[in-house]
Amino acid sequence: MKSLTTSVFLAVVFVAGYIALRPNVSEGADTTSKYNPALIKVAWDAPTTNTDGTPLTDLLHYQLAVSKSPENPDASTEPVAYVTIPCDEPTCAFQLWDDPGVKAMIDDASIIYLQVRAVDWALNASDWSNQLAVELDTLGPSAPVNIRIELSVSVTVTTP
Ligand SMILES: [Ca+2]
Repeated sequence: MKSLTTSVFLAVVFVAGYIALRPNVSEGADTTSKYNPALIKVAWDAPTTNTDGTPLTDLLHYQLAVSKSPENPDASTEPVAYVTIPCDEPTCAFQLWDDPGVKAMIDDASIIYLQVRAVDWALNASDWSNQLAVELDTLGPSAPVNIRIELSVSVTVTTP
């Protein structure tokens, strides 16, 4: 009985962990668990304070980093596409394909890693946000088969 209780507990922990950690992309989900890269819109919540707790009043823009590697963007050995995004709202969002550099990077990727940071008017950058791993749908359908003519209309031309 004890091992059953332990198993149930572990299952609950696993499911809760999966729900907590699964990619949270605001839009763009297709019918599978992967995302259509053309539809991915990533969103984040704005900071309201500086690192010392004082109110943030000099936010300039955000910097979004898109990479095919989970490494920290500042130290990545893989190419990183950076996008500067102005936004004054409590919640900001960006459609990935709106940036040509990001679009080129996403084109042949099966998984991408996203992080964002805030930059103030003095160009001080915040730490990077949490990292979001997004699996892209790169699996196409099989080819149709047996292409054929279903309706046949024959035309007879009679010469008088
Ligand atoms: Ca500042």
